[in-house]
Formats: sequence, C-alpha cells, structure tokens
Amino acid sequence: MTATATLAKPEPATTGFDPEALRADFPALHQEIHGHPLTFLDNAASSQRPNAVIDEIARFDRNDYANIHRGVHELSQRATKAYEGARDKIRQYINARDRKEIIFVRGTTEAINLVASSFVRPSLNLGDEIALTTMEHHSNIVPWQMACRERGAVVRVAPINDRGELELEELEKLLTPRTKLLTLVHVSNALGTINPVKEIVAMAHERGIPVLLDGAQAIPHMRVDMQDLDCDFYAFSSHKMFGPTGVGVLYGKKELLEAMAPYQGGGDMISVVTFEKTFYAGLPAKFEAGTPNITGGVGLGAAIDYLEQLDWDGAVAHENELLRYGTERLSEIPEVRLIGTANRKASVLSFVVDGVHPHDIGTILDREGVAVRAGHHCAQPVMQRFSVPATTRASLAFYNTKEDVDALIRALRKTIEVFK
Ligand code: C6P
Repeated sequence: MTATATLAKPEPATTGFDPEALRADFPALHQEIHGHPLTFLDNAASSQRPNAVIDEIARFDRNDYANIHRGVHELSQRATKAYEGARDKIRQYINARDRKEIIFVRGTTEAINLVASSFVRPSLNLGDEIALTTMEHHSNIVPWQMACRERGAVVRVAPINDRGELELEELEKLLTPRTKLLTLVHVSNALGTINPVKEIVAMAHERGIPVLLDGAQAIPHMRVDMQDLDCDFYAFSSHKMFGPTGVGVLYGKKELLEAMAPYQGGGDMISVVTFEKTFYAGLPAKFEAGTPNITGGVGLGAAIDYLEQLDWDGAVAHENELLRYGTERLSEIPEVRLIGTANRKASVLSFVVDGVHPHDIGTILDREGVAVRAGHHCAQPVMQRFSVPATTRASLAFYNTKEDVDALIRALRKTIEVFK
C-alpha cells in the first residue's frame, strides 16, 4: 500500500445553502414597513435586485454610458462592449447555441408578441389553430387571439386538472395538422405548476409543430437549457430574475429567426436603406429596431453574473423545503384553500380564505409588513377554472426563509380573526 493510499479521503465541502448570507446582498429586504420588518413574498410579480446589479448599473451609467453600435468614440465602444457582453452571458447562461439566437426585448410580453407578429401571423390561414393551455398568463393568450381573429384561425385550449396540472392526453389531442404553434407556460405564475416541457416539446415536434415556452416564472427558480429543452422559442423578463425592468429576452432557434421578417422597422435593424429598397441587418439586429434599453441590458448581464455564482442545487432544495413548509402551515388553517397543488411545483402559494376577499387579505397583510399579491394575476382563465374571482399569492425566492413563511401565517391568522 502506498503512503498516499492510506490518507483519508477529504470530506466533500459541506458549505450548505445560506439564505441569510444571500439576504445581505439585497438591500431592499432590510427595511421596516408599517413598523414591521419587511417580509417580501411578491417575487413572481417582480423580484428584488442584489447590490451587484444596483452597483453595476450605477457604475455603467456614471462611466461608460453612450448609445451603442453607432459611435466610434470611446464611450460608445465601451457601452457596446458591455451590452453585447450581456448577450454573450445570456447565451451561455441558457446554453443557446449561438449569440444570434438572443434577441433583446422589453420583456416576456414583447417576446411573445414578436413571435406572434413575425413567425405565426404571416403564415396563419383560415381554420389554422394555435394550441395553448388554461394556465397561461394573459400575455400568452391575447396576442394569439388577436392574430387568430385577424386571420380566421382558432385558439385551442388544453385543460388542467383540479390540482392545476396539465392534462397531457388532452393536450396531445389538440395537436393536429392544423396546429401552427404550441405555446405554453413553463411555470404557472398563478398556480406554481411546473409543466413537463421537455416531454411536451418532443410530443409537438413528433408532429412537426413548433413550440414557444413562456419562461417568465421558470427562470428565477431553476437553470434552463435551450439545447436540452429543444424548444423553438423561449421568452423571459429580467425583472423576475433579479435584474432591472424594461428588458427581457426572446430566445429563438437561428434558422427560424433567420426566416422571419423583422418585427419593427427603424434604426439599427438595416444594412442599407434607399427609397427603392431596404436591406435588413442580420441577426440579432434585425429584431432590435431603435435605441434599446442599454442600461437595462447591462444590468441583466450583472444579474446573470450573480446567478452564475449561485449554488443552484442548494437554492432549489431550499425553495422546495420552503414550499413544503408553507403548504403544511397553510393547510393547518381550516379557512384556507390552496389553489394549485401540483406534484411538481415552484415556490408559489396561491390560496383563498373562506369569507375574506383576497384584496382585503393583501391590504391587512401589508399593514403587518407582509408583501403578497392579491388578484387574478393576469391569469383570469385560471381563476375561472377554479371558480374563484381572485387569490392571494405568496411567491418566494431563494432569499426567503421559514421566518418569512411564519410571518405570513401569523399575519394571515390575524386577518382571519378580524373577519370572524
Ligand atoms: N407576471 C405576476 O405577478 P412581463 O410583464 O412582460 O415582464 O411578464 C409577463 C408575464 C408572462 N408570463 C408569465 C408566466 C408571467 O408571470 C408574467 C408576469 C406577473 O405574475 C405580473 S402580471
């Protein structure tokens, strides 16, 4: 036996996931609201930003800001490098094949509208169909209704069961030779359901149907891999992934984007303009007319840097434990009914309380320092499916803790007492 073989194997580092340490990165979390420490449980609407993002935005605006792609001067070159650098970070983060597949947009809503306008509308004919699901956000319903109305096409809707899970067999039945696109949410904002999107993409592709995934609520809770999912389009917003507002991403497969007409006309999306004929720029500029949200793009790049160094296995395990704990604690309150109890769920707790309107709950919780969202969450068909006008929604992030859940439960019990 050699000397080295007798050495004890080093123990794997047991770093553990420490949400408390991460909270220190998020200044907005450390304040009092109405005399109570803030409990921020409205992350699905928009998440808070870490110092790394706030500071990088301030640094960029102070030192490097100028318009991009246009100037030969130093500041324009620095700004262009930072903005295009953010595109590279996003490509790597979501494992897209090519940086040309990353289109900067205003957010998920604009990304979906871009696909509706430039990919679907031009070839949508009378009697064609767009397949989607009951659990879509309005931004993945209305653009398709608009396109279908204009072209005499039809929106077909796959149902969900009482737990808020997609009925896959019913979805499969909707996929016919008339289906021009299947578009669905990766993670539901109103229910928290995580859809088995990889399987669904494969199911659609077997029939030659392209797939758009609305990733707005998935990307803050998990790593996503475009080559693994093999979806044709994926849409997400920076402000739900710890970055700034007003910027987001449409990922699209290069061969599809190349074949699509521009979404909007203007500066930066052309190569030559004459009154006789205009030649468009190549990808990704073809879809990015006008001066974009330059600082927003750079800020999103900083958010990606932050997320790249996150212990994702730890974050996912922590959020799962918060979800389990929150579900258990809410279930102890007899007046509470959870809406959305899927087997695979992100850390979203949507619920109704007998005899109390969600808006009243939201208002009283706020007086206790607990920030939640009350309403239909821009998913009215989900509310209709569960026969409720609205829900109260606590949506968690990796920086939330069991103490946050306890604060919610305490404030909720107080609210219920008020209405007794
Ligand atoms: N949902 C919520 O509180 P924008 O506004 O474009 O960044 O994202 C729209 C959007 C699209 N899809 C899903 C699944 C979403 O959750 C959202 C935004 C927020 O649930 C605001 S309504």
